Amino acid sequence: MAKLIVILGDQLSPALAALRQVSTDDVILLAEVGSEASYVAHHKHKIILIFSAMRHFSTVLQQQGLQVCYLRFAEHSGIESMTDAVNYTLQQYPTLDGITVTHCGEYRLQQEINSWQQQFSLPLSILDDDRFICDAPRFAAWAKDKKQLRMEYFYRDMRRYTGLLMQGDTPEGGKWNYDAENRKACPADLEQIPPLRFAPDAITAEVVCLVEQHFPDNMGSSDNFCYAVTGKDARRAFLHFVQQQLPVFGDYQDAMLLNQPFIFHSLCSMYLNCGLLDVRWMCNKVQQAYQQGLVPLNAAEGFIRQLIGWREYVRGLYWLLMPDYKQRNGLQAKRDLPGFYWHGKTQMRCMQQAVQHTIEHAYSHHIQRLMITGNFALLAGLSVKQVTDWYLAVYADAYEWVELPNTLGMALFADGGVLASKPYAASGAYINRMSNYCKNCAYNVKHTTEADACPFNALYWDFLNRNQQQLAANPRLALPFANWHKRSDSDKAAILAKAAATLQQLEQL
Ligand code: FAD
Ligand code: DLZ
Ligand code: SF4
Repeated sequence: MAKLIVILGDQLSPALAALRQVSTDDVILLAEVGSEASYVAHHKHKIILIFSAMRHFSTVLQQQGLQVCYLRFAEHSGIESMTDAVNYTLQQYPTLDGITVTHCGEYRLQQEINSWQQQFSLPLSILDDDRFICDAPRFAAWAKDKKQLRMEYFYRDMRRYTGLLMQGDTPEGGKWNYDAENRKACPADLEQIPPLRFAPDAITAEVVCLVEQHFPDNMGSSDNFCYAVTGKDARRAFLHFVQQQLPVFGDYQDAMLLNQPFIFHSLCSMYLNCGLLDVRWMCNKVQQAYQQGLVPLNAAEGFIRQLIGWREYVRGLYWLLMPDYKQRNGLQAKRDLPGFYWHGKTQMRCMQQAVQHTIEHAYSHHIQRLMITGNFALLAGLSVKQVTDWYLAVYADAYEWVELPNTLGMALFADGGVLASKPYAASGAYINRMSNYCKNCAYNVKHTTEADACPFNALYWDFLNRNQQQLAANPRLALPFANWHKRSDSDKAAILAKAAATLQQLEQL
């Protein structure tokens, strides 16, 4: 029996479940297809990363003596989707009598894959994607009968399950979570160590031309693409992070600095999510660095929590709650996304920086995504659909399983509090505390109603005021609501009028 093994663009892992079953008679399909490359207007760097990594991965498989059918973008007329690519390959290799695929990351494409058995009248084997530590049954068992699905408790279970940073049954250092130590602002003169850059090789250069030809208007410029496109280079990039940045990752995890897109973050999500890095290998490297005394506990724990906590948790929620989850819009947010999300031209320094970094690198770090672009979208009531599509398009690490819960749930509170116990809403004061943006901004962060007032301030109070019905009973918002109610009627009226004027002129900010 020879089978067709389908490998998707985010399944580029040598130990992938489907590849563990490969024999030399099988045909492995990798296909660059229009439907995947354009279901949102992906950033150019994202397409370059995925296509180049797919081509490099295919070369390695061929060097191992495996049969690969690699379909390059736009080289075969009539191949627009993964289904078309499977159809074409089955015609080229008529003796294949089964299809094997590893479970897909996105609900949308998994639905398409589910139809293959009937469509091609062949047995279809869908294997669990065990690159993730927590599988769907395990997550469902954890979630069952729980009133609230809080990440922190899931994370503790994952620590016990993996044994990472554990001393028997107790967490290393006696505490599960060292986040309280991880909220420092970063001094502007602290030396920043840049992430490793990789000059494009001939394969990447070819993909760059392809992207310029077929996706000229997508966000970004192909000229400055410098990410790793092989597992070997991605591992080098990660080990550089462990040595150079991880020791202070915890301290400055939430900090933002003018013209510093990366601070001490790893940039590893784009590699991990397409399969170039392995989460267990990464966690072991971080644990070893801690055990060797090279990084402090708050950094090691903070980093491992992102991987075995947040990352596994959002994936679990996605598969537990899709497809309904995508339809949620708990705060009825409908306003159009302003143009500066795409071009970055705004006088708000914080937004300008977050969007500029996004345009240049298909990257911005978590606090920029959550507390700048996400917070603004939440406060201004921007359309959940438009905002989630934007996040899915513009980041090199974006796939719906991870993007949707983070955007719809964490940033926009549109799931009514499934993911977050309160909205991550903040005025300019938070941004001023965690960055040096406000010192370099046309707006005054201390003002709320004046002509030069920071737009986040009036919008923050307006957000609380207009969502009182849904949010006032939340105990974690008791203090902000008390502060709002303490204000005089005339103060409140002036703030709401300022917010209304701001919302009417979003494009002019
Ligand atoms: P680091 O700060 O170095 O963190 C280490 C790793 O932990 C990351 O690489 C990532 O794999 C993992 N991680 C950290 N936080 C999260 C989280 N909240 N959810 C899942 N994994 C996490 N992450 C994506 O991978 N893809 C997305 O499309 C994505 N969209 C987001 C949208 C919004 C609105 C928000 C608030 C967050 C989003 N995140 C997303 C989570 C997080 O912002 C990114 O994982 C992180 O910024 C990637 O940069 P890094 O690799 O330098 O991360
Ligand atoms: C994101 C992406 C892009 C841009 N292009 C392709 C492609 O041409 N072929 C492919 O197999 N995968 C691609 N991907 C990744 C898929 O969209 C991804 O596998 C699904 O969204 C599931 O997570
Ligand atoms: Fe952003 Fe307001 Fe600070 Fe300007 S003043 S950077 S708009 S928070």
